[in-house]
Amino acid sequence: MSNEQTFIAIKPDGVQRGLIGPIITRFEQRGYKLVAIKLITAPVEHLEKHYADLSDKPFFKGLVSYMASGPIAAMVWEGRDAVKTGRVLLGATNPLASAPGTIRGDFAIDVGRNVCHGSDSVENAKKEIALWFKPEELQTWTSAQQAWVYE
Ligand code: YYY
Ligand code: MG
Repeated sequence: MSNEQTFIAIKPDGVQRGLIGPIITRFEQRGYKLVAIKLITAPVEHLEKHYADLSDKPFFKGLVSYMASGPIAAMVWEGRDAVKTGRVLLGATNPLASAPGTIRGDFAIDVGRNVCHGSDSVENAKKEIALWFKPEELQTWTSAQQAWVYE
């Protein structure tokens, strides 16, 4: 489906390290369309909801405080297979296991500082987009590139 949407976030370390531009560029260059973006310092309670599935993990508290430590660039990207391909662009959760050429494989070392988030299923993407954005914050627009990216 060419209008599949995924939630991608540049975490506080990615923002601090000047990686907003390079990460956005990878999604743009692949052909995906940006439909929402904002810089937000998320409250702890918001991040606890975002990572609710991981609440019993030993790293949960540290993960939430790191994510709350500064601004996050929250985005929605749209296009064919955006969820699965978004994860491929990000690389493996542990950057040391991420292939070179992926975002984590090129820009990160520690799993607890892996610079970016991407939804792991279409269902979770819908939940995450609804958690981070109001419906009116998503743009409906036709990219001039569309006819050259899709046949
Ligand atoms: O979806 P993804 O971000 O690739 O991994 P998750 O299993 O959802 O974990 C979320 C987040 O938690 C991960 O990006 C880094 C952190 N984390 C960690 O600090 N230590 C681990 N052993 C596993 C995950
Ligand atoms: Mg995840």
